[in-house]
Amino acid sequence: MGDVSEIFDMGRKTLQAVERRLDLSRREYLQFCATLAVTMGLPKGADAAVAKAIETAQRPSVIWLHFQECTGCSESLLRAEHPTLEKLILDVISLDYHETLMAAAGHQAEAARKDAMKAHKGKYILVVEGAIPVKDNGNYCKIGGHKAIDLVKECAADAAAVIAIGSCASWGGMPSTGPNPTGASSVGEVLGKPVVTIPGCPPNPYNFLATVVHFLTFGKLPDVDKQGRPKFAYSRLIHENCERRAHFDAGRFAMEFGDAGHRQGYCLYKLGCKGPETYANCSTLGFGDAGENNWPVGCGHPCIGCSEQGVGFTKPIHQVAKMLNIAPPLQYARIVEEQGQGASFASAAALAALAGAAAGAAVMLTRNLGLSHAAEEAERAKADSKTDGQAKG
Ligand code: FSX
Ligand code: SF4
Ligand code: F3S
Repeated sequence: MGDVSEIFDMGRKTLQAVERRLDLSRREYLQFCATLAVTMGLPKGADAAVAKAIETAQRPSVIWLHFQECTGCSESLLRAEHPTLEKLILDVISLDYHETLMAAAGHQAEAARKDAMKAHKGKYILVVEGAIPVKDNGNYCKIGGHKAIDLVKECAADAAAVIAIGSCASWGGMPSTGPNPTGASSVGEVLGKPVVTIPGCPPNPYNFLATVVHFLTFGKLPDVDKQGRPKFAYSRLIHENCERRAHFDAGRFAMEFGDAGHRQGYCLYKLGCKGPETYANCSTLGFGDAGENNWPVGCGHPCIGCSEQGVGFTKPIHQVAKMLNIAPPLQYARIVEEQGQGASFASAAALAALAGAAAGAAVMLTRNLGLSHAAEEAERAKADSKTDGQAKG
């Protein structure tokens, strides 16, 4: 948590008002602000700024469009407990148009969209969920008589910011899987300009909330990578922070669903886990509030790379992942170095490995990845029997 006095400087009355409106206790509200600040990777004390912004900034008008998708992105947001979506709608954003949540239908719904666009021209946030079909003049998806391709352009023209939520809107996702008969395309491709993307199928709702709250707190969207993904959420590989990583490094793998290794929580690499080539914070930020471990690998299923273009819905689920940015054990920094001994055997070996890095690294990596737990046990037993033999001899 940040500077408590600063938070309380917001004024008791303000916090009481927040409590009443959000129907959250003060503690829950401040915890929610701290969670968002941590998600964004902000420094100590930033939760106070977040709390202040949520309380005092004018709620941005949000127009939320749905195209080719399953509505899982909205569903996942509905499962974000702190706060639940209805509280979010009422207090953090002003959700002026959302086809599956709004009570209005038909002409009334169209009027709500037009009114919001007019009243908040240049200031509203456009959120797009779903891919946009562009083949055959975009005839495969129409809402209120408008083609998706026209609707997204019309709504983006006067938006302050455009956020593509989910892999479908971010890079095409599942609807764009080959042979892609409708020409499902991303928001960025259709608009011809980069937009902020929150990929994942569905994405973690906190990544979306944190992006919107960043906009509220700092008046701008967070820093993004080349694919428009907020760096606070998508700059590390899932594999880098995975709770099963120690098993990967030790060569302990589940070989089949339900086998001894799987039941003991071993690494899922050999079952096709794409954590080593997928950039996302799934391994550090649980989904919803069902508790930690609430993410694919935590539940025992290999990551399918749902957020990563070229991986999710593209590579076969059980194909082993490409290793990105992985240092094989031979290249790990030494923990203990002998003093005054000159070059030790180990450091000479490490230097040799560095000199022939690619070859040495590849050999070690292949060796490690090639060992199943059973094979490793067999190797150990062999080594043990040799040692026993030597001891006896
Ligand atoms: Fe579904 Fe959203 Fe996947 Fe797509 O999430 S969960 S198909 S990313 O657009 O609704
Ligand atoms: Fe975790 Fe998958 Fe990496 Fe194994 S391969 S450590 S299960 S991310
Ligand atoms: Fe998707 Fe993999 Fe995360 S399947 S939800 S990117 S762990």
